[in-house]
Amino acid sequence: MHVAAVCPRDCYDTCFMLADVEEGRVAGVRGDSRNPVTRGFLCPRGVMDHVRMLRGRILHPYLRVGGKPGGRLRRVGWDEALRITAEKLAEVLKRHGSGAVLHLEYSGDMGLLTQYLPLRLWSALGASRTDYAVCSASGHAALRLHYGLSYGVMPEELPNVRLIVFWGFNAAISAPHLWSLSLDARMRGALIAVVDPRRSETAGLADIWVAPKPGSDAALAYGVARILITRGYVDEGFLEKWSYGYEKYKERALEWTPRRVEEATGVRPGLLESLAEAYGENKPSTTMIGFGAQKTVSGAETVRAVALLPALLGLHRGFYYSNSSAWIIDLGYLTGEKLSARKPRVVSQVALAEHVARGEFKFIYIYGTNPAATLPAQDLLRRGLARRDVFVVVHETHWNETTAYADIVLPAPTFLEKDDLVVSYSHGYIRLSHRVVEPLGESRSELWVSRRLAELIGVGEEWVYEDPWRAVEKSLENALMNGSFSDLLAGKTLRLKARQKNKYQTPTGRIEFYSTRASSLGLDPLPSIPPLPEAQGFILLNSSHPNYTHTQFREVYGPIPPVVHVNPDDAARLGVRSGDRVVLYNEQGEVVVQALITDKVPPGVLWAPKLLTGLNGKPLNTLAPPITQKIGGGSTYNSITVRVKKA
Ligand SMILES: Nc1nc2c(c(=O)[nH]1)N[C@H]1C(S)=C(S)[C@@H](COP(=O)(O)OP(=O)(O)OC[C@H]3O[C@@H](n4cnc5c(=O)[nH]c(N)nc54)[C@H](O)[C@@H]3O)O[C@H]1N2
Ligand SMILES: Nc1nc2c(c(=O)[nH]1)N[C@H]1C(S)=C(S)[C@@H](COP(=O)(O)OP(=O)(O)OC[C@H]3O[C@@H](n4cnc5c(=O)[nH]c(N)nc54)[C@H](O)[C@@H]3O)O[C@H]1N2
Ligand code: SF4
Ligand SMILES: [Mo]
Repeated sequence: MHVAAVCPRDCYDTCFMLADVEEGRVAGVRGDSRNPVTRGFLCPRGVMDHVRMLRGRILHPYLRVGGKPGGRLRRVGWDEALRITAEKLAEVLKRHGSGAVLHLEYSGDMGLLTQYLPLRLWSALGASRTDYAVCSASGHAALRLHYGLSYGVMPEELPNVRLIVFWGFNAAISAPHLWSLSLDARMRGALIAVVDPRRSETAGLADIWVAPKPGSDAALAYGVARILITRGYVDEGFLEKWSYGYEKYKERALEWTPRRVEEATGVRPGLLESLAEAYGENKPSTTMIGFGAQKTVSGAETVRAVALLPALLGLHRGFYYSNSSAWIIDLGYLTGEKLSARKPRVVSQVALAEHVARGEFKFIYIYGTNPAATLPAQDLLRRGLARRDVFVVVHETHWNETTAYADIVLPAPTFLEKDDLVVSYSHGYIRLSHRVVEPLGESRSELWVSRRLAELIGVGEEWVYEDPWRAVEKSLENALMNGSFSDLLAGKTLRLKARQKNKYQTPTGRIEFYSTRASSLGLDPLPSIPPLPEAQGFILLNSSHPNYTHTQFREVYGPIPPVVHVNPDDAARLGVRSGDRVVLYNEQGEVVVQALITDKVPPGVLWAPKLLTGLNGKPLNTLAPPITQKIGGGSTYNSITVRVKKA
């Protein structure tokens, strides 16, 4: 027998899956061809979900009786665990107010019932939350300045374009299905170009690979624009009709001669020309802007500059970044944020360590995220979580770095153990993800726990207890294109309505080359070129490994390889050989890894799998400072600077 499920991980693809059930156990998970974007295959993580489901699981509630981190845990019943949690919560609310309560969740499982609906409890209380800016917020903010909303090309369009440019996007690893659709385009004669400072897996497979210095992309984009303008590739009629402020943009773009671009980016004029010519000669094109290129101190400027290129060529939203804003889903209703009279205090997710370390929160409730590995400034954050005056509750499927800092650990079911609905941020195909097997051990869903807690502390708002599917139905009232909510519940695959690509929600209703909103916010109305930070040692790029989703799947594949890529010239200068242990260090701390000498990285640049744990037991994010971007407050993981010495 097989059961239909949907992969709920934070991933571009959101695959349709089939789980094979034998004698009440999940025997395997495979791709389901009924989704035309994710088709019939899964990545190395998806195919091992039935294995991960059984390893390293939290099966019972626990109370910590030893100290944090990692002190002894005592197994307790749900009643006791919830009673203690509710008592602590009520006490903190009474003594310190709702601002001292922080709920911290992220996208471990993006299901509407798992990630969003349980937030109604915290919305009713007016508890503090983060700005959720760690992943993609700065790019969204950047796109809003010029395009209104940030949605763009739909994945189904990929096979029919003539050029696909992956800009800071390692799609072969981070979005295998979008990559596979791109290979279909190539089979039909399309070109694939990649812009990435290192020879990523995707760059290695591209027709054109352009490697700017990390963070210098905006200058490169202006360089491309200048060539498009001076060689007559620009669609003047389109710009006349659909854009605003092009003349001012043009003035700035014309300053970016190939020589100047080379100074700023290190890209030789010949390669710059190849990229620009590819854009000019191959229409239509799609520019796939990665979250990776956006995680730098100037990431928003990168996204602004890159996203305007397709408009020059006469394309309506000829980019893809994330389509989450294309759908008409009422998330504020689901989370209760718009139902509540209480407005939460919002703190930076990227700089959360500083707030936690200062003891601003006395009660922290965590689910679907592993902050004690994934957020910046780990030493500081962990010190904060270990504070005696901070009560930490972690609702998790698996034991991890964060459960070591929990005062109470609560067991959660994985997606294979609960019904849910997952919305993709690339494609619009939606269907129910079914409970494949009963929850393991004593695990209980996020929604169940949040409602029990609400009852225990006496939350009176009725909407906190609304029937879950009724709430989801209401949030999807205007969302479905070709069927009803009952069709969804009956197991049908439906599509989400997508906003029109030629609608621009800017103040002028046009594509704003010159952003009026930026201007009123006191920002440069045109994409600007921030000075690159002084090179203090090496820039440490870090990104996905095919076998892991952030810190997940170590249960299946073992530790994330604690390695760093070093260019041969740098290695020679440092006297380091492949296999040597090296210390990466900066003012934040030290992480020990093994060197791998390779010309995949240029001199002055290192690369490591994101979220590795060093050989000295320190997470990579020990080295990440809690620095936020000016636009959108996003993360800067690809601007980490380190020095290197032999261990
Ligand atoms: N296997 C796997 N897939 C994943 C994930 C995972 O953990 N594992 N996580 C998912 C999530 S949440 C995210 S956010 C995405 C991220 O996936 P992507 O958007 O692909 O981003 P990254 O993999 O972080 O980085 C992509 C590339 O950007 C390059 N890069 C770094 N700095 C710069 C720069 O300044 N300019 C340019 N042009 N390029 C730069 C890096 O070298 C890297 O090759 O992946 C998703 N997919
Ligand atoms: N150095 C560095 N750090 C980074 C990044 C980077 O590029 N470099 N990228 C950042 C980005 S883009 C992102 S998106 C974040 C991701 O940061 P996190 O969201 O913290 O990443 P995960 O490690 O995937 O943690 C998800 C957790 O949710 C749990 N989980 C899974 N399913 C369920 C469920 O159904 N219920 C519950 N309760 N828990 C569940 C998993 O076991 C796991 O512990 O990391 C950021 N950190
Ligand atoms: S992690 Fe991404 S590619 Fe892998 S199965 Fe899930 S949705 Fe598909
Ligand atoms: Mo992310």
